[in-house]
Amino acid sequence: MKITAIKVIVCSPGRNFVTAKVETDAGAHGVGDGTLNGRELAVAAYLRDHVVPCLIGRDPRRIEDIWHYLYRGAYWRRGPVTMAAIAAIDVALWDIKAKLAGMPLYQLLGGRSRDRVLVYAHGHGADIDEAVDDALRLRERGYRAIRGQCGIPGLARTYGVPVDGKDYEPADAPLPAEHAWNTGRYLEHVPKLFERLRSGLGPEVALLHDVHHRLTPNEAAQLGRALEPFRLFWMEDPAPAENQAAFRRIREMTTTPIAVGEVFNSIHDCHQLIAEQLIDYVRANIGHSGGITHMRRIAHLAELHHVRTGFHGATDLSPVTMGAALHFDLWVPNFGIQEHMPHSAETDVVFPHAYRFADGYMTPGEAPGHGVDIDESLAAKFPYRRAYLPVNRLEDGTLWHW
Ligand code: KDG
Ligand code: MG
Repeated sequence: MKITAIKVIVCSPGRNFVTAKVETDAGAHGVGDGTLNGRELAVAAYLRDHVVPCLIGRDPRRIEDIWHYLYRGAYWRRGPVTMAAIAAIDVALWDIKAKLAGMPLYQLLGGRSRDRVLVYAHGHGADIDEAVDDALRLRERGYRAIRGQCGIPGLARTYGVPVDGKDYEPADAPLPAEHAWNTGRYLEHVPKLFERLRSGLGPEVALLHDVHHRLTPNEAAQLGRALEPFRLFWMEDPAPAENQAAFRRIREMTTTPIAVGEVFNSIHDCHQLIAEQLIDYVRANIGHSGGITHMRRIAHLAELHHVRTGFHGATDLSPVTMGAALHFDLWVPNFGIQEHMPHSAETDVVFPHAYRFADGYMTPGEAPGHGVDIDESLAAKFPYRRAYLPVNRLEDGTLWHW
């Protein structure tokens, strides 16, 4: 059996996506996601110019060997562009293998560990009242876990809060917009939001918050302690994690659970965080961390250390990553939760998929493979548009973490 062609499809149905479609002489094709928000064309070029020519004629069933061929064989290891490209191929190959076996991907991985996948939604508002109302609406729609973000008084824009009625997910400008940040006001305001969310939603709803890397470890420790009375499911990315040892300070000071890792692209980014049990949930995801083959290694390491998965699932990961993630979530023994940020209607029609949401949970469906495809002729109607995430500055102009 041979790989006969690999198409690299860049399209923008609502936002930009990079998709690899791997074709074989066995009739089955597989689809993988290589989207890297704001750097899409770098992954597309890496795939087209450096990966595709090396794979034509290879046996698509040799997933492990192809993974190492692309990782070790390239000599230059890791990095978001490389690992997103490897993920796109890896997920497409798992899709092919499951289709050839005539089974949904979760069966190939080892079968169901649970019946359905708990997901969390984004609740947000320009102020606390709006955020609480939004969370109540999500609760009525069935969500049992809700992330809370709200505007901070005195800051024109705040991460996670949409403006002008647009959906939140901010890669929306042809050049990066500039936002202002004030840590003191943020630390003062966020506990007030969670006091209201907990009293408004009651004790059962899981509450989450994303700090988006904006605090120092000591400030993160302060926030974690201030949030303890509201029993969060997690506090996400409280500080940048390049310095993994710095998380010891946060861990020693607070019992608020910690989730880290949507920017990680390999096991080496989280090895110390996991091995020292400095986090509770790892947010590395299939699309950015080398696909199913590598994410499985991260999950197994995490399992040894009581760390559970909490896959990043924002709209800049395509429905292909969502589909693959839901199969993985259904199987992985140390599952925690899955982020669910619904895609736009345009995205959903370009990527027909078998997964479904009901009553606060998602299921991947029973279609062979990962259950997500791309409609190429429809995709061609949505050409790439340059779009960037904002940058963040302190009020004195210093460039800060975003
Ligand atoms: O590309 C960046 C987004 O995916 C990110 O900002 C979303 O933080 C995010 C989240 O938790 O979903
Ligand atoms: Mg996040």
